[in-house]
Amino acid sequence: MLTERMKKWRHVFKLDPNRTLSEKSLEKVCTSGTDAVIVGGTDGITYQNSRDLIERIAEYPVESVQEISAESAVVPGVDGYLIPVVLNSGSLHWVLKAQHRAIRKYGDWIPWEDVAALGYVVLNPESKVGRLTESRTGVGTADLTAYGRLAEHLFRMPALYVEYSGMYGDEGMVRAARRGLKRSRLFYGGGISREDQARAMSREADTVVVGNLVYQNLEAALESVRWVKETESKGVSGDQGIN
Ligand code: 1GP
Repeated sequence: MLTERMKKWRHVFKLDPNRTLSEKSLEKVCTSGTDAVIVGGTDGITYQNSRDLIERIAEYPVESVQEISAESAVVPGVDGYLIPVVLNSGSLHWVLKAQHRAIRKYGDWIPWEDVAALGYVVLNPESKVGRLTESRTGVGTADLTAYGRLAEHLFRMPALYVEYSGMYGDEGMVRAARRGLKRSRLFYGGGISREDQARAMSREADTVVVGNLVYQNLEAALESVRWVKETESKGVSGDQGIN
């Protein structure tokens, strides 16, 4: 089951089908020791470019999963599918309408054991994903704790994803999200480009996602695997909180 496998993810790369990556670079990413490669992005995502990238990754012994941002781009036969649910979106579309529409269309064929919902809280208002989903980014720490509890206890989501896509985030917000979680995993993604940042977020989160850095500074991106894996997470802290 994907939700079980995700429990072992400490470091993951997110690759964008709409960006170019040489074969040599892709090989380095896939053999870096990362726990999984997520294929997904916000714009210019098509069936063709998603399939091309997924087929290239399939040459390597790394788990690859597709994050579905457009139902038309779903590629059959991937190891798993991540379904984003944007908890702080200003539009119902990104909370349940898009998902409902896709399930209505493809429901009979969905391999549910390889599907996992990710409860996103998008916190960078300038990011493409923040603008597209009209995310309400002006939230505070109490909101993050509440989103954690909402995701875990009401929606039973396997993971909450604190998303700062394109900018390094506020560690206090990630810590606040942690306070709301007992069992669900805490993902962090956004702006990791240096060792201190990778280590700091690795302490707060269970799973650290590195995206842009692959395209900006591949060597640093590869190093991030070690930075994250060497760092001990405070772990699932529960409502008592470890601060
Ligand atoms: C994006 O959270 C991921 O969805 C990673 O963010 O691209 O800023 O590393 P970056």
